[in-house]
Amino acid sequence: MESRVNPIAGTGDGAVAGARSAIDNSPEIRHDWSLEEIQALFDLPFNDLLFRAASVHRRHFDPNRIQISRLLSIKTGKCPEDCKYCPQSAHNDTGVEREDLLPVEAVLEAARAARESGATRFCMGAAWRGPADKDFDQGLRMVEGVKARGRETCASLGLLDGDQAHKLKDAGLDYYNHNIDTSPEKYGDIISTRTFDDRIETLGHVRDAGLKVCCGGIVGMGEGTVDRVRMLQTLVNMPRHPESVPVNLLIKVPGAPLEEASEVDPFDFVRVIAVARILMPASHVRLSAGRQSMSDEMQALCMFAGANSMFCGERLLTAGNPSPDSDRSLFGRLGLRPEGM
Ligand code: SAM
Ligand code: DTB
Ligand code: SF4
Repeated sequence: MESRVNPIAGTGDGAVAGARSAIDNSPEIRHDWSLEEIQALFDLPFNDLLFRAASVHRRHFDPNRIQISRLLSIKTGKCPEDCKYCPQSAHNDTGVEREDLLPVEAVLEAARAARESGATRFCMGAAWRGPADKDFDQGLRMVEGVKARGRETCASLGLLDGDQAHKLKDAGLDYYNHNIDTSPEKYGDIISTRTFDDRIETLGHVRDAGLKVCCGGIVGMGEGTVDRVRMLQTLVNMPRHPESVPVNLLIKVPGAPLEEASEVDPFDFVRVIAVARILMPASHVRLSAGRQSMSDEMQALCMFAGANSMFCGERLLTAGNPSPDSDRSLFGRLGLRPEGM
């Protein structure tokens, strides 16, 4: 398909946009959003909400640039946690086989390939409640190795204590991913082996260690708008906004309890992206899991509404993702350019 890239559109420089965001002290960045204010955004007519979100997006970022991350599952399956959405929980009969923690060399090779495919950030995910001592040192060596090769690093290893967060920082970790997944009120319906407050405590350790925070949630687990409001309110009213906000559309995995969750109206999903963008103007909002079940048009609407980050590559952790060819074609048709290229 022919590319419609216009070289003079936008600011044309993602690095400048990134730097602008990093020092942003705009009055749009607030930490005191009330439930009613956020609900009022969801209640706006769709076109008004999108216009507002796209306007905020343009004040803080080049709207034609997208940040690309690549995921690798460094330890797969048989996780002791009982997250009802997850293909990797030992409580869910999803057919995902257990794989041991990968050797450091295999991870470094995957990081090299990821950079060649255009990803600037390499995210390592593990099916753990949290890292055990015997695995943690190996995880630190992965972070050191990926960082030494000039990649931005992200890890998603479950619950951490303060000491572990500091060690990850010292090893060169840039971002820690730790999602709150849903509202505090709904959390107990989705996971019983840990609490919402456990997640918040780890996020505090991550911040205190000086790591950047990647924190978001999942849409499509049967939640109401009020849960979406409360989830976003929790994120925006943190002492600092997460630098990266993944918005996942539930991947309905056969054998997971949420396999039969009802479909989300695509416009409602776009609304969540738009409200996240308005609330956290300088953060990267990631159109995260679930893109394989979205049309190109829905993805384009998400990006118009302020999504400016994605996972690329055929696989997420265990689930599928659009092929690199289809993403390349989509970026060309939309005139989107990856950050750092
Ligand atoms: N075990 C670690 C943890 O839970 O933090 C890290 C890996 S876990 C797979 C990371 C995130 O993936 C979860 O918090 C959830 O938001 C997302 N996720 C897992 N399964 C999903 C699914 N079926 N659909 C959408 N997102 C999913
Ligand atoms: C996030 O918010 N989504 C990613 C990442 N953080 C670690 C994980 C998505 C997992 C989707 C299901 C799977 O691939 O197993
Ligand atoms: Fe384990 Fe993370 Fe999956 Fe929950 S989301 S079952 S903690 S891998």
